[in-house]
Amino acid sequence: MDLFDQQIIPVQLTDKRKSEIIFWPNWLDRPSADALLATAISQTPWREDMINIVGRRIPIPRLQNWFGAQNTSYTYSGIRLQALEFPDWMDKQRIAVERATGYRFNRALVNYYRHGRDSVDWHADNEPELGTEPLVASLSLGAERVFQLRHNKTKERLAVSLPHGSLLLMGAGMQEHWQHRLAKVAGLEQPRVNFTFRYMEP
Ligand SMILES: O=C(O)CCC(=O)C(=O)O
Ligand SMILES: [Mn+2]
Repeated sequence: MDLFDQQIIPVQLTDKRKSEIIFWPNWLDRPSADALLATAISQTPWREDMINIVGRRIPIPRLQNWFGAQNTSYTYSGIRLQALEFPDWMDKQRIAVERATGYRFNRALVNYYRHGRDSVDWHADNEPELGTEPLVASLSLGAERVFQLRHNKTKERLAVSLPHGSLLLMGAGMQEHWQHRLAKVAGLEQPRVNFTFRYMEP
């Protein structure tokens, strides 16, 4: 891994404030990314959670789980995720991401998009327990993932193609001023997996 191989994408927050997305396209080499994808799919105890939409209970279009300190949990969209302890193979990634970014991460929401019909809709990772300026580092595995961003006020859009083994850091203010999503992809049968590392007060 070459830590200098990083791209910085400047983003406007408000008229006065700017932030950035930092992107490491070659974060993991191909064999490491392949091995991590296989481990993640087979070793993560995947949950299929349900949400209420206009009075109907439907499964979210992806599998997921939440890792962090024992006896803690994370709730979003009415789904309460009790934290599982980081397995060693995932903790190694968490530590490497901390070293490269210079930020602490002690939680991870892990997503498994089984095929192109899976997705996550527009949202921001702005739950109060993530603090006032959450930083989110996202490690991508599997089929290329088109990560889309949309500014809350100006509706400006950005899209970053996230290849197998890449890492993306959303900087301070991104969760307040922008939303993001991973759209469905027609005809895609290959899986996409991502680890979104976050920080919460222990
Ligand atoms: O898969 C992605 O890149 C998006 C995941 C995401 O936004 C989340 O877990 O909050
Ligand atoms: Mn998110």
